[in-house]
Amino acid sequence: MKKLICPLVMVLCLGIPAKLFSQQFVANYDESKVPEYTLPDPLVFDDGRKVKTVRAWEKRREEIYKKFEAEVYGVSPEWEGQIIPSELSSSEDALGGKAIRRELKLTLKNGDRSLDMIMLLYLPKSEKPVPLFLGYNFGGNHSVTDEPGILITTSWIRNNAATGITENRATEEGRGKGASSWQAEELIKRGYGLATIYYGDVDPDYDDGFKNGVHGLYKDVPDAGSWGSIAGWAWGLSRAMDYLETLETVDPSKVIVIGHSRLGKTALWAGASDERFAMVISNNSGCGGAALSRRAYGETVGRINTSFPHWFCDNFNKYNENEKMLPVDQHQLLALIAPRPVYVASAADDRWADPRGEFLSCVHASPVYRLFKKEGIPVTEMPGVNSPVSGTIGYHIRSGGHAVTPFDWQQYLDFADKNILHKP
Ligand code: GTR
Repeated sequence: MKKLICPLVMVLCLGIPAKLFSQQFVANYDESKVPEYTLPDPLVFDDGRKVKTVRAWEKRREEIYKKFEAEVYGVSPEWEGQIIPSELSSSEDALGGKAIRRELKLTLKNGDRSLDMIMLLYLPKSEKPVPLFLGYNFGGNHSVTDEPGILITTSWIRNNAATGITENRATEEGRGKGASSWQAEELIKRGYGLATIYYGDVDPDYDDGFKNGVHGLYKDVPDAGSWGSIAGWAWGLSRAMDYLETLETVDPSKVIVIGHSRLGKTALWAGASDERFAMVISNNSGCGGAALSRRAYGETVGRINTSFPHWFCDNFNKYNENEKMLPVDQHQLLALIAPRPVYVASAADDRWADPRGEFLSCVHASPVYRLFKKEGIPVTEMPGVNSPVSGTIGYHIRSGGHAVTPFDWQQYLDFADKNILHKP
């Protein structure tokens, strides 16, 4: 959304060596070349005092959260607007008669500005309010299952030959193309609902100078600490939650936020920002998600900010190839979710996302969980491929590449059964 500060001004203001801007950010895949690093301790205040109680943690949490806001994701504005729902389509006999399906246009109205996001909702036929997974999709709601009734998104979408997208418009060809990443039938069978929104409704995924999507709902002039797209998408999940809370069919204390890749980063920030989310799942979220930035393995901070200048706040550029100066690291993002359950998943061939760095975040977030008398992650050595481990933090590294697969979903559903479904 924004390129507010030209590189020259950044060099002058932030003292970043000019050579960084001409340098190619080359990915390191060699463990022996991971720099030595010391992680900031989640349980030590900035002034050196140790956190020994949950009460003290609440204060320390605020300190950490503010740093993530100021230096990584950007500050999102308060929401004082209105959400106006209108039903676009419905079926009482979806997914072979097992589910109820609704498509809702949620109009977010902030004074004279507004934004529409379309939620696709599948609910099992149940007498009681159901637990539910909430997450954005990449391909439009019509890609989530092959049901013909679902509207094709009219929002801007990235061109993709495999799904017939040219000129940034989706077509019928994309219907059901993401179905295996969602496993809607399986979710319904196991008693969960699914709410999903095309992420481009909330903020189109390109750098447009901070004008469209959620940013356009506000008149404020952005600065280097204002929300980037990830914060915008996370904010949109909170608005979705506002709406879900109004439904009698959904149990708002059992809403699980999930996301893959850039949307896995988003799910983590949403879980940290909004404590109404009962559980968080990040699938292959990598740099700026679950992976430790200081390892600089695979995708680095400099690389991500170069490829995707609109995802984070402009202050994050200060740490391009300079991760050791970050006042936070990503294990603290997981710690912000404590004591709620969080699941981190890696894929063996997805080295770009640094599987080991994702695992180590779980290990280093665990002391905060233990403060709450929860287990955190039960191991300190990285488990083998396809061997999930879980306490209140769950982790697996699956064979294969960057994707959400039925294997991933099996783990998420088992973890949700253990931590959410059977929660009193
Ligand atoms: C990559 C990006 C990753 C990850 C991924 C995705 O190009 O470098 O950080 O987010 O995109 O979202 O698919």
